[in-house]
Amino acid sequence: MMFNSCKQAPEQKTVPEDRMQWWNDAKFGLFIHWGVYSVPAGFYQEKAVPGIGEWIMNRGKIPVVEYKKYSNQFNPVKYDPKAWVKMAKDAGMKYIVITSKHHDGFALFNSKVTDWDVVDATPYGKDLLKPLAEACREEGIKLGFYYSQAQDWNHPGGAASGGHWDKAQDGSMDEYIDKIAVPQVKEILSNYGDIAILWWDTPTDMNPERAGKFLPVIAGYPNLITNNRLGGGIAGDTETPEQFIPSTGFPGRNWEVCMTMNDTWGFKKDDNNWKSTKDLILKLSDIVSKGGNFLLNVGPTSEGEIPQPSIGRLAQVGQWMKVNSEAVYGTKASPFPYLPWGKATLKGQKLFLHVIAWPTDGILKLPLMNKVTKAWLLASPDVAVNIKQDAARVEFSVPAQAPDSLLSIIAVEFEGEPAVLPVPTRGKTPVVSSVDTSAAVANLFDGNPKTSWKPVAGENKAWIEVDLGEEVMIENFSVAEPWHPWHDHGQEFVLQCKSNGKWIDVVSGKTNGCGHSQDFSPVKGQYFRLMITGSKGEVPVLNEWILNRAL
Ligand code: FHN
Repeated sequence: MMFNSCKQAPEQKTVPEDRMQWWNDAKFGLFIHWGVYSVPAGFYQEKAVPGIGEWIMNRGKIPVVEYKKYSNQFNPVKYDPKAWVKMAKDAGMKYIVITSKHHDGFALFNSKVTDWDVVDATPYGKDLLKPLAEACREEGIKLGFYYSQAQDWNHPGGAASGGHWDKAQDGSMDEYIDKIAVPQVKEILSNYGDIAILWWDTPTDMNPERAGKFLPVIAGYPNLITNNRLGGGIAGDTETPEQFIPSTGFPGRNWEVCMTMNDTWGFKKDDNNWKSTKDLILKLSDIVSKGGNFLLNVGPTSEGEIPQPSIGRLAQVGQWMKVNSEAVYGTKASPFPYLPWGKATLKGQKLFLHVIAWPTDGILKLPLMNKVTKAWLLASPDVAVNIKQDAARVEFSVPAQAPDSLLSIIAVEFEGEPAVLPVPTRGKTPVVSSVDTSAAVANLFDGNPKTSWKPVAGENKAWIEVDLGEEVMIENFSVAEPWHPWHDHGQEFVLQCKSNGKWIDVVSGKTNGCGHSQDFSPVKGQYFRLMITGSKGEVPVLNEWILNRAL
């Protein structure tokens, strides 16, 4: 072997085998949206500003000089980072992601490149991230920083969705990135110990050149996990569906649903639309059953208090997790395409059945073909769960009453690799009304929710037909769609089945543009057709179409 002994080898950084491992095992994290917007808390000049609280400056078109005055009232004297970390830990969360800087450009840390930060611009005058980083380290909770790299409504040159509304915002975006954003990313990654996640947000006006300026910085942190929101075509490590649970998950990609507990990320004093604890637990269950993570948000006040409804719900989720976390941490997506009564997760030779609709006849059926050796309730491991099985399914005899009013879990031990029937539509070749050259029909059944089919321009009412090859009893259909809830792209559909040569309607309704799953009374058939109508005058778009068999 030839080598030059005089030259120093470049310093080698050790990259762990799988740097996503801890994150994939963690499943549940706390998102914190905190900043100056918690002062107006949804109200400008005594009028409620509609929309999410942290967007008040943009939505209310508040001039820079006026918005900056709010920082005089940002005085979080009740901030107790240890209590926040303990709250997250007790809820069963394994990591925290906090807004180091949101779109208003205000830094929660002591930044050397601006005065628009908590140390220089507020009466509080202390770095908020330092003690949080310490508390996380003490409690073994991983810490991530959210950073708004493109939108910045207070530093000249920063981008603003919808455009600038104040001359003071004008300037060169490239200069803004060079002088504010890149240096601040260096600061947050180097001044707070090990940072596990860098959570980019809204790539407004980003391009490959601008995004590329951040890459050498993050390259210095090989363990750092980044999301897909940097822009410039950078994929990052994670997909980030926001405010919805994708119907199919993202097989082959790491993904994390971020969601609010009410309707805002940043604190708004009049938002009381809280999701129930049960709803939050069912969402966690749905997400993990599809292989994703759940990043659940709190929006503290300007005094540094997390709203009591959030604290209360997290404590209840924590109670549930104490009994059931085995069905969450370190699990993989369910091997079952569909279960009429709930969800499932998988860990080695164990399945966890998340039973949402507890069987009224005391018999729970599972379409598993492996030999099952043992089953028990996580809530009462001593209660016997008898097992009966044939080649196609297992039947568990369970108590008449669900042991947990929120969500009961049955653990099941089995032999071999999970053997289940595949999705009846997978790999089939659908016939469609038409196909746009950019969106192939095979994308509908390829199991990849990031590729789509659409008909040719102008065809607002389209259809897809599939021959399942044999008669199958179907009781659910799901679609994946490409939008987020705020795009408001609901599509109308009618699902039909062919019977004696005639198309019969099975079910109809409207999606919300981010995927849809619908149960119906079982229908036996070989040919199914989905009629779909696009929204807002545009052609329909579908990423996946799945028919699920009845048990
Ligand atoms: O504009 C932001 C919003 O304020 C919030 O931070 C969310 C969290 O994912 N991200 C952006 C919208 O996608």
